[in-house]
Amino acid sequence: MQHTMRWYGPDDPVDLWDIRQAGCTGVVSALHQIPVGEVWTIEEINKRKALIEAAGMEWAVIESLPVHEDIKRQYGNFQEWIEKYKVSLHNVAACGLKVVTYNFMPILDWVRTDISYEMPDRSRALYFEKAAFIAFDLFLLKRPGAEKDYTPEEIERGKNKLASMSQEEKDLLCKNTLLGLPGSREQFTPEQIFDALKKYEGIDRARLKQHLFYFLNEVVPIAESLGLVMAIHPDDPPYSVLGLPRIMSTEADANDLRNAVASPANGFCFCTGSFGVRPDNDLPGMVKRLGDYIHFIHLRSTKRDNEGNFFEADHLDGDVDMYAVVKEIVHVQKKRNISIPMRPDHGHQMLDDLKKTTYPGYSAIGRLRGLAELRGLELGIERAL
Ligand code: DNO
Repeated sequence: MQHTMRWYGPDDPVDLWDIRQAGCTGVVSALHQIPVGEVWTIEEINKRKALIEAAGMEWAVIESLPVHEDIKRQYGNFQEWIEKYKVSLHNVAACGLKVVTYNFMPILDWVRTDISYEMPDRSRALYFEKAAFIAFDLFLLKRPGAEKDYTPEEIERGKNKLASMSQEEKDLLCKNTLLGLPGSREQFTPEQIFDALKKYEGIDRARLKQHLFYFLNEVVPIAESLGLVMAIHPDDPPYSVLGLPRIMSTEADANDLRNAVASPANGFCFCTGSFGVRPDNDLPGMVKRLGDYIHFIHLRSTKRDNEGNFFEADHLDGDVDMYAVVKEIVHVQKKRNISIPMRPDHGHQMLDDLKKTTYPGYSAIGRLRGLAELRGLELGIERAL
């Protein structure tokens, strides 16, 4: 695998040289300063590229070239947003970039209820607590109609959770759950969420999938002709949240995407942390079967329980059989004769980073630990073959 780390750009407290010293040859980055949907200009792309290259690495993957909400719900001038997306694709290709990550999650990207969950070793992890999320949805956000998305037992657990919380804890829960898009330091307000949810009324899974496939039919042929590959990131967590449909959660979803546009450029960012939250996702099998279309890999593990909670475990712990996954990746790479870009996804906040403020999940040292372990695992598997 080509070893990379995500870099949020010049405002990232993690320095490019930290990433280089972690053993990376590539960087994963995006132009977060450009509003979602607007064109990425050649000038801005080249500026970012030059910064990365000045630290002796290459801009290996774009994560993400985000998709405007109007494209997801086919609303208003969505066709114009698609045209802008195509211009951005032309521009990134002109600058020599190759892999474009995106996702099709409505409104929110990843969702957690706690971004500083203390582990037994006192490092801090990202955590999704189902009862806290239900308490937030039903009693703090007060989303109209939310009760119908939960069983009576779940509602009871949400109530109990709420009763156990101080005002401070409630405020923090709202803050964590309504975190804005990755790379932004902004929060959603409840009003913005209600407004956005209204716009998704009537859009179910089938309809959202149609919108995704429409978008892909427009952009994948262009990506292919430009020598780019598109890599969809799965839903995180891989199921509906806030009553919104989510459509890239399982192998069946992945196959539907493949069947919608037959092109090698129509592929995946295979994120083990996201897919791995569902026990019914067979991760090594998915790597094997989808392998020809995996253009980027996020390696991370979660530990779930039977109440629907999960926390982000150390990379080699948790429920993901990382040995089996990496072994399949090694096979896919051999077969395709390539090295697929990989990044250790997230990491615990630990050691000196406990005193720093970084983007949630993206402190340096925890990711460095993850990368070191994963590289060792990969080397061992390769040598043993
Ligand atoms: C979380 C990330 C995601 C990912 C986007 C890709 O840490 O893996 O936010 O970047 O979903 O579009």
